[in-house]
Amino acid sequence: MKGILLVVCMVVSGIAQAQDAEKGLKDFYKDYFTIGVAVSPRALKTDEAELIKKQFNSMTAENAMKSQPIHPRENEFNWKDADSIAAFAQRNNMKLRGHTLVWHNQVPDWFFTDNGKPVSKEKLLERMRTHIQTVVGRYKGKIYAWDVVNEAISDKPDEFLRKTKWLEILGEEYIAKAFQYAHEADPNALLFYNDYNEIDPGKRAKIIRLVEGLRKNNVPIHGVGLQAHWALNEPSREQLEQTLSDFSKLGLNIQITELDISVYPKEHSARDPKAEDAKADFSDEKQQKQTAIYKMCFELFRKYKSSITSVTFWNISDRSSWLDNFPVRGRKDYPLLFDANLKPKSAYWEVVKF
Ligand code: HXH
Repeated sequence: MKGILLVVCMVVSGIAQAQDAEKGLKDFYKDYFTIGVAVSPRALKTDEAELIKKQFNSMTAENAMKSQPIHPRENEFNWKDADSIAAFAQRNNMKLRGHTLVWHNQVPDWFFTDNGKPVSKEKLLERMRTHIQTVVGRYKGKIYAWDVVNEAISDKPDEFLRKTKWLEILGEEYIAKAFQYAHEADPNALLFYNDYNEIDPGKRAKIIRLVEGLRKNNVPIHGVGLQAHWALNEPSREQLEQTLSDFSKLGLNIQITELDISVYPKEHSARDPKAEDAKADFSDEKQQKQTAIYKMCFELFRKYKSSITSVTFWNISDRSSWLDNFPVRGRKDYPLLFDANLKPKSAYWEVVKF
């Protein structure tokens, strides 16, 4: 009798395992939130495409929709890369997030100059409006959510908004204007404010102050994007719980927009490589710590499923990540759920075990 029971158990768990191998992240999380991935158009032509289709039901262009690549000169739009990503998403029934319309990085200089002189406020506002209308308009009905403004909050404790050309020339209302223009271009798109270091209480308070101010003035904003570029030493469970709890009180969508867990302790500025950066292996110890952080993060994401509507990873697999060059150029990182051979890592199995 015992022997038969054991065999039945083994068969049942064998079937369960085989079924789990068929499933992707998006299937495990179908009752929770969409699971997204940031991509380059190149990756979609490699074996990573199959992994994307199996595991994810949402995509973001890592770079292709930023103003520098998509709008390199005033009268020139470069749609090729962005279009190929949008077409892949459509072909495969995946959602598409737009990233990003107004940001101080990866923005071409022409926005801010006019015949070699600083551009006027009126002209810059007009350029911002044209940019937003044209890009949002092109993907109307294809992109369901936009990161309208990225990283506008300062990291300095005594400063509210980051000192950027946008702020300097347009004043504080550039943020509200960006949301209004995006809303006019696609009234059905969900509009997000996106930023990083949201687990820091001071930065978080400023993000919340910004979003509450926009809401009070009836600015069309529908959610907050938490980038979630984390590491082996952060966030703690307490920090993340407090963060999700604070943002959920806004009553808006929360989306985790750029998740990765670096296997190096967090550093907050770029620096040159040191000798010890050369031995950049993915040790068992790093793997275990990373697995524990991923497990904890997804436990809390599931707990806040009534607020969180999407979780997007910033890149596909450890084959390549922006963290291979940030904050240290050429230091290999291993921040994602799939290894360089596209096999699920131990963190993956913890994320889907619930
Ligand atoms: C994100 N910024 C962007 O949203 C995304 O578009 C990009 O592809 C990758 C990451 C994260 C980030 C924010 C600030 C930052 C570095 C990365 O700040 C520093 C910049 C230089 C030096 C030190 C910090």
